[in-house]
Amino acid sequence: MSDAVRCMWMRGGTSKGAFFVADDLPADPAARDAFLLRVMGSPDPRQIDGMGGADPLTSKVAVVSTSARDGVDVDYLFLQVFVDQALVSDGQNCGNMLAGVAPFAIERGLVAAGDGETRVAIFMVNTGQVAVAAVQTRGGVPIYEGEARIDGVPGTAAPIPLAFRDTAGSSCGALLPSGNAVDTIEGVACTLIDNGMPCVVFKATDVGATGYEDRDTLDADTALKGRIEAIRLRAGPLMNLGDVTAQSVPKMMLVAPPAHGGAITVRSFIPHRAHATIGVLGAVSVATACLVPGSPAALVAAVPEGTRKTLSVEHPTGAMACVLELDADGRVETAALLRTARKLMDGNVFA
Ligand code: NQM
Repeated sequence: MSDAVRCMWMRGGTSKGAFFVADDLPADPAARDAFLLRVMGSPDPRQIDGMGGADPLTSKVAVVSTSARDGVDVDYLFLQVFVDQALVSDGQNCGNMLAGVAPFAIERGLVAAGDGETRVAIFMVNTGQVAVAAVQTRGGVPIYEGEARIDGVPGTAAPIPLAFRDTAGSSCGALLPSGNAVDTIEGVACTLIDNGMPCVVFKATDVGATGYEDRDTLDADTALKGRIEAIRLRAGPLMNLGDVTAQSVPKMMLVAPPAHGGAITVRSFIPHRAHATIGVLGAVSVATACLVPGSPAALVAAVPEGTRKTLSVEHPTGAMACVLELDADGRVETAALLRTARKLMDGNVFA
């Protein structure tokens, strides 16, 4: 490998980061992670000597390769490059960066595209499930311009619907890894849930917040963050995640009744900074928690009737609509969300 490595920078949903073809990166994970830390400029709160945006939401990496699996087009490994620690984690998935994977794969010739809509089946290596993304294409290349709007991103872009199935227990082995709908941790009633993202869901008021704060207010509240981290460290082993001190999961979800006609309001910590919006699979997991009878989420949520439910998850800068299809037993079978993505830069990155 030379110093210069082929790389595309993309916005995926409300996240942003580097997209690589797997073969362009060092095969050895330790060498790869050292390279990615250099690329992002970590560890440094400002990431001044790298490309990262000094925010966990803009310090993300997607590694994409042709898939050898039946019915799957590409494999997608997500890596979170910590901002102020020399850590690169494959311990979580990212449904926002996922929105960039299909257009990137088409751009790099890993997937053939025609005119109209190109559906790309993506194996999510971190958690072992398949997602399907639909990309608008013309003449074999992705179209990025369009009329779709997602909260947390200014303007409009081409829609990229994402569909997930079988996400229950993606990282924790079970939807409710402790076996309980509610566990009391540090005196707070929590639902430990994983429907694509390990999450701890509890009422904002139970930790002294309202659930309607903005991101900066939450990030400035060190007492609140300390309380949430104490819950997180106890929740990790109960969720089969072991010691989560140096992990980016579980995500911490403070919930409150909806304020704008949606299903629920959420403020999430991912896990040490407040999220500007909410993660895709985090939103799916919270929406699923709304369906768990007696859970803190169910107690504050307004859940529509029917086996096909649209739950609008309100976050600090708008809402994310999750369309959940339930099976005959009331379990979430599929989840669908709308995202957009944009190609920002294509070239070489230097370490
Ligand atoms: O939950 C942030 C994001 C994410 C992850 C995070 C995500 C998801 O907004 O699927 O998208 O929770 O670290 O990109």
